[in-house]
Amino acid sequence: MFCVQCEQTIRTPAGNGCAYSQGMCGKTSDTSDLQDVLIYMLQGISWYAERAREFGIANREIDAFVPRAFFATLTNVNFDNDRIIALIREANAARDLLKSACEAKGVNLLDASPAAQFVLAEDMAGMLLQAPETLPNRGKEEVGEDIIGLRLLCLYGLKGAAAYMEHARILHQQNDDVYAEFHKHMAWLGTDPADLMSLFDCAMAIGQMNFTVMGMLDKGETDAFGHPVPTQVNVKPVKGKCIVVSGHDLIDLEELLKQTEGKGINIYTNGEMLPAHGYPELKKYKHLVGNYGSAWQNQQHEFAAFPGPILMTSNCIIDPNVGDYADRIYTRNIVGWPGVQHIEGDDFSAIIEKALEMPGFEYDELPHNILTGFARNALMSAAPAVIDAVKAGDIKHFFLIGGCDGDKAERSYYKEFAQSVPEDCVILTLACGKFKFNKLEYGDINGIPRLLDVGQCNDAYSAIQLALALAEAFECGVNDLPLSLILSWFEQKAIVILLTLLSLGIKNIHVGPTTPAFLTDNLLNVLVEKFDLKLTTTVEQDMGAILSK
Ligand code: SF4
Ligand code: SF3
Repeated sequence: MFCVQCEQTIRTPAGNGCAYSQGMCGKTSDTSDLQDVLIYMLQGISWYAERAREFGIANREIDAFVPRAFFATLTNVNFDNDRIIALIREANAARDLLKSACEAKGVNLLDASPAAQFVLAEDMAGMLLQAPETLPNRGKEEVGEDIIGLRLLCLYGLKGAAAYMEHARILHQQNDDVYAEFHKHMAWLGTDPADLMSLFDCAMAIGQMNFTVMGMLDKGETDAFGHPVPTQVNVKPVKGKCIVVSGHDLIDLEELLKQTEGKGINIYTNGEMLPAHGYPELKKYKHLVGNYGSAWQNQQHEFAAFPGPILMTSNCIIDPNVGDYADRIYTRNIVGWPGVQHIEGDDFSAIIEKALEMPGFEYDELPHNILTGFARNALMSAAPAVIDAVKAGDIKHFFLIGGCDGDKAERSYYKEFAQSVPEDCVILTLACGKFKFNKLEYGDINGIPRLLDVGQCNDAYSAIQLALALAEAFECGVNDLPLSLILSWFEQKAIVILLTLLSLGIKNIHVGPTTPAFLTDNLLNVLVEKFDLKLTTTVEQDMGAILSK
């Protein structure tokens, strides 16, 4: 086992990475090894897919399969060995199919990458024996830590992009050019590249590609559910039967809302599902009553205390046996936990029956509302007032405090940072890191709320659009705006968003709470020199440096 992809990875003086029998997230070495075999198989498929495209062969099902299966290996997504093995077998069949299609066209396959030529063992025991040759840090002794670090930056960035491709796909957004580019990067990473500059260029290209993917996802969400509008959301329980929906996939929430209508069940959002309340086609359901709990790391006590079943549509799931709710949590899409019920297709009757059996909340609590819904359109319609307020000197600075949450004590930085933002400044926020500070009072400036919830992590797309619009209005570059980005990372979606921002030339980003453990000091120095990337220090020091400019 070797996994170093998330912020909570094990760090020791002898080397970083979860490398024993179990990772910090609960992923066992078997699951981790099987996931490595799966990724290697996917790199092999992409090699054939790229070559086949040169001869006019593209297979939409396989194009969609590769990012979906890659998503299964993202942090806190799928811990179920049986499902991973099924994906490996599906990958093997897909790779054979593309290989045969290439052969039929007379394509030269003699230079096929090791990943393309890998011969898969028949059973799990055999696959586990093969895992060492598929480890993500394979060949470290020959190429050194900097090359491995850059390969991992590309691999983990591409994994984040793959997750967004899958979120977009289920909203009917697919793009052949994106698939072609995705396969190109995936295939190339399967050749174990060792050229520093080419790897760096690949990381930037993945960031650029992800900007397109986030645009596709934005289109998928707004086409299906309308543009979010500013919306008050109650974060306190309401009396009655209940289901809580977590993760990122709004389409699952919509389907559940349809199937629970008139059944006397209240639906709550959790974590990254909070921004759903702003979408017209979702907020129209009266039984979407509010938001429950906070970010993923608090699941084990928050879900344990929830008097109804739980639907996990995507990351982040953590061990439901700890809070003793494994018998009432249901997974969707690519999410998996061994022994947990998985809902395929559009029949949500099992979770609905469970909700009807359970007691639900016994009484109403005093409501407490928070605001969400400041995605692209709402931000753009507020832009003229915002521009006037900046010109009048009423708004001095914007802070985008966004990214993932997690349970490390250092993450209190983000709450303290939000609290110390001066009163003549506006805070934009997105992703699950907002739960550290989104229930505090911030007031407004000339009627413009001082805390604007832009949405999920992928709604970084909306924040970028606003930054571009402001730069145009003030006739300057994005880097010259009175705007600072304070990002928190935890998993690979955050990695790819950082690559997107860097690839767009955005500088001076503050990232924390710790540096990715797969980046060496040399690589960090390059990022610092090239992009003025800043690692978070203390709130006083960082705030002082930003405001003194
Ligand atoms: Fe460790 Fe994170 Fe990998 Fe889990 S996902 S094994 S915690 S690095
Ligand atoms: Fe959170 Fe898992 Fe990253 Fe979409 S839900 S941001 S950590």
